[in-house]
Amino acid sequence: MKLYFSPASPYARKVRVSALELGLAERIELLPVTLSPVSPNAQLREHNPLGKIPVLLTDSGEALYDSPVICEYLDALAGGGRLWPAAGPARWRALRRQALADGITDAAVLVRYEQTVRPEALRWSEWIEGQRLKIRTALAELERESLEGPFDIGAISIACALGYLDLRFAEERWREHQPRLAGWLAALAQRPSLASSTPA
Ligand code: GSF
Repeated sequence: MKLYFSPASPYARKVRVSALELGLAERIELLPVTLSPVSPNAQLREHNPLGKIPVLLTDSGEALYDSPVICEYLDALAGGGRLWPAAGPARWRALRRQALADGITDAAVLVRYEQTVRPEALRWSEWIEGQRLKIRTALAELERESLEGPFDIGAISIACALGYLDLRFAEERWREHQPRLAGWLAALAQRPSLASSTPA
């Protein structure tokens, strides 16, 4: 299998962490790509018309995207039900947490594009503030939840979202308002899948 990724991509990190947790990492060749909405990558677009990473090319040559689909595919390849609870409340909780965490990442990536890609004269502070509000509200929800339990796709997504905030928005100091969440992440930090995929 081949994975189009970038080392800083929080969505690709979900896939890399999942592959490591499932013992599949050695079967995946990593193909780095650089792109943004205004500097697309033509080769990648042949595999994903949306022009986004991550994209997984399976051994049969099929292209899979986006990160939830790739992660579920890897889980199925490893026998199923390992990172994606098969049924019942645990499944819906994990999937909702993935949606919440990916939503944090979506908002953070949009702010990042706004601040680094969009010409300064065209930036819109109310729009940025709207994205920041989503991040703050979602973090507050995660602080209220008990995140104890298996390291499933919900937990992986949350860890990758928080890792992206640390990488790009360290000055926001999310830990000051979310001490319980900070403790949860700290307890996971030495997990090899997370430690080896931390973006520099
Ligand atoms: C989001 C992928 C994405 O936006 C997923 O895989 O879960 N829902 C998708 N990836 C970014 C790079 S990054 O921030 O990880 C991307 O490919 N952006 C290029 C673009 O044209 O938006």
